[in-house]
Amino acid sequence: VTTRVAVIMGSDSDLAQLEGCFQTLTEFEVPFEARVLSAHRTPQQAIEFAREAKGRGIQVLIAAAGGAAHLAGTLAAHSLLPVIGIPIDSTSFNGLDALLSTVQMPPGIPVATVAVGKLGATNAALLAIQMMSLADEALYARLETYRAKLQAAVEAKDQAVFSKYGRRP
Ligand code: RP5
Repeated sequence: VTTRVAVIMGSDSDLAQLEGCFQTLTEFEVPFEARVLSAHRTPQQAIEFAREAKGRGIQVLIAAAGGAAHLAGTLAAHSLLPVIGIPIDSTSFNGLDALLSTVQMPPGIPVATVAVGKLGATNAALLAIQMMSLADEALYARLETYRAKLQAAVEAKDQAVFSKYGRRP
């Protein structure tokens, strides 16, 4: 099975915030691989991965890093694949440092940056799936089902809250 999405993290300490990403890719039956590659600590390996990714059939790169988060930008500099950046909350700045480091890319080298931490991890997977669904009807159909379920879940919560607290007075 060809890997379609690579989820690259700067450290294994980022793993806890990435569960939603793995879960979502698994739910949508997207073959993915997870790697620890650091823009600062293993720069050669990170660059090599980015350069070889397209040739391996990978379609989207997801990069998660905290602090001075240069991983997504580094991968984007060395590949024409779309790169989605997940800023990780791993310092006393609660991810704001990683958010700014990831999102503020210079014109020419984009990184699609999602929200900090767990919220962003799930959305990074969904955004990758949305990109791939443009040329994959089965994935598009799964997205439609996902959205319908999401809507039904919120409607059920609305009903539950309304039936418990009702209209007052
Ligand atoms: C970043 O530094 C990693 O993405 C991680 O969020 C942070 C700390 O890494 P460790 O010191 O826990 O390996 O590069």
